Amino acid sequence: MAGIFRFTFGPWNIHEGADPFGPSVRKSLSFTNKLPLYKKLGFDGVQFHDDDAVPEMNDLTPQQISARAKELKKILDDHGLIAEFVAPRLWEDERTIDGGYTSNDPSCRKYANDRSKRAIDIAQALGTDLLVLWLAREGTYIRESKDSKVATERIVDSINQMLEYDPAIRVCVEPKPNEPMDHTYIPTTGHAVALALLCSDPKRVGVNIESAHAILAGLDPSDEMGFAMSFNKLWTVHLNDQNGLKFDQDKTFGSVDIRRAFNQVRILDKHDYGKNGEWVGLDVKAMRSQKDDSATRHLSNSREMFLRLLEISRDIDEKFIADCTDRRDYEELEMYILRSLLPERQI
Ligand code: XLS
Ligand code: MG
Repeated sequence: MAGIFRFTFGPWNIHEGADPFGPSVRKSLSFTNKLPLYKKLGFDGVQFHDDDAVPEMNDLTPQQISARAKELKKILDDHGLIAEFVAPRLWEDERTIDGGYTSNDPSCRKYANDRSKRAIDIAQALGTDLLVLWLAREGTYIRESKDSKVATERIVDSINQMLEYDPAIRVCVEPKPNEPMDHTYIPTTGHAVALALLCSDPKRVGVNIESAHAILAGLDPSDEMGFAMSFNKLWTVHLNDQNGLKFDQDKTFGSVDIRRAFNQVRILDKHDYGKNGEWVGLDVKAMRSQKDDSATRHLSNSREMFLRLLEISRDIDEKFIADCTDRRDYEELEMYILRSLLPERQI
């Protein structure tokens, strides 16, 4: 058994370095200038927020939005690139200050639902059937202001509207427990899978697991992946790394905990990830302290880490692991894995 791995990232992963405490520190690259970098860095697919694909889309008619997205499709074809998914960016507009799908204001919920349908139009024009929902502001800072049962039902209602709008679209929820909200309503893979089962067509609702988001929930990303795969619901991943429970860092894959990264690669490879067309997304950002000249290296480095860990994983003696496991010699197994992850040295 072995997976098939092709890589994607989003234009937001080449970033100017602004954070909540300070401005940009690197020069801005236009989307047109980012496109040729994809292949150079070893990537074949592009992930899109709806307005990465069609900027200023709130000022355009649905027809204009589709027409612009079709022009973009030609540009992607010229670069030999495929659109992996489209995600409605629902966290910047003033109408989503208190959430979109879960807002207490019906006109704000309507905006979120309409915007999601425009994102589906863009997905259709770009030739992908995958819509990712990062439910950024669907949560609370103040518990008494929303009702978590009603909020869950509202998210289900919104997803049902999307499923009905396009009978071919697949909706992939990207869980995250916090940030920007204090608490979000679909914080983990388990919540996302359960949510899918409440929707009108559960087989068209799946999960995008981001390593850092699972870590922020105090969970192991590889276990989250295994759980989603047991429901056939792992339709894309956002691999990265995270140093403890703090803001979402989007660090280079494997840069904090190489064994944790190894286990993500191993579970994906063991269970044929990619054989149904799933991509490996690398949702990583360069450090703010990185100078311009190497500010795309986090992408190729993350891909290289994935491929190196894949090689290690495929070289591993599974019989030896099974033997240690049978004997419950876990110290031996521990050291075998640690040795496998380190270069040979004479001691
Ligand atoms: C959040 C993400 C976000 C989604 C796509 O952590 O980086 O951009 O992955 O909407
Ligand atoms: Mg992400």
